[in-house]
Amino acid sequence: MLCAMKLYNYFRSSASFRVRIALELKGLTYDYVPVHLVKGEHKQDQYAAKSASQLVPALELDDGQLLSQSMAIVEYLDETHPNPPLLPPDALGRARVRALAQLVACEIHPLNNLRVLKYLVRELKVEEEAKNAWYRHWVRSGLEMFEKELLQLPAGRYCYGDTPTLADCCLVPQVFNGQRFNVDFGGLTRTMAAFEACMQHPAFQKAQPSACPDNEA
Ligand SMILES: N[C@@H](CCC(=O)N[C@@H](CS)C(=O)NCC(=O)O)C(=O)O
Repeated sequence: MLCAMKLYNYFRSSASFRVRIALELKGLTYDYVPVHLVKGEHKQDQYAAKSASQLVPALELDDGQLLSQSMAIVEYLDETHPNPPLLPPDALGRARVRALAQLVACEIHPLNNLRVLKYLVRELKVEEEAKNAWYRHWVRSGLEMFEKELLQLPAGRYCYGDTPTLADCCLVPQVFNGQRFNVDFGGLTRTMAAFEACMQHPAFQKAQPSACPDNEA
């Protein structure tokens, strides 16, 4: 008998949030399996059996196959459940959307991940306020790049066009994360307009941290 897909994730994890948005946009049901990062549950043997890299998210398919890396998971969901599409139909459009998504996933997010921030504090003995300055610097400067990229593209409701794409799946969690660290979003007009548009969409609302079963806010 086939079981529902299981998403191993944490309510505050932005990589997990990307996948939750994609699942909601596609109207897919899944079992929510919380992995508490702050308590270190991802480092325990039980989770190592699900994720070799011991990062969230991991998606367990209904036949037991396990997928890692949020971008790969979202693209897998898009290929296996093509409607609504999260990438444009043309190669140029797909390159544009992937470039925006990777700007968040490859340029911004790796610098403000939990293990990076912990390393700054525990190994390099960086003060809490300096750690927060690091975080704000890299998120703000990354989003400034994102804004400049958006300004090169035709205006639309979302990051690219009038329907949500992979770029929106990446942008929204990054903004949520930035809000927790009081990042200044001033002047990021197109970026924040796309964020606001997303947050009026039911799929983004259902996927947000405050709607998660393990939410502690
Ligand atoms: N590039 C990976 C990033 C995965 C990742 O780093 N996830 C974070 C949460 S957003 C995590 O598990 N952090 C645990 C840690 O840093 O120890 C993806 O997109 O899935």
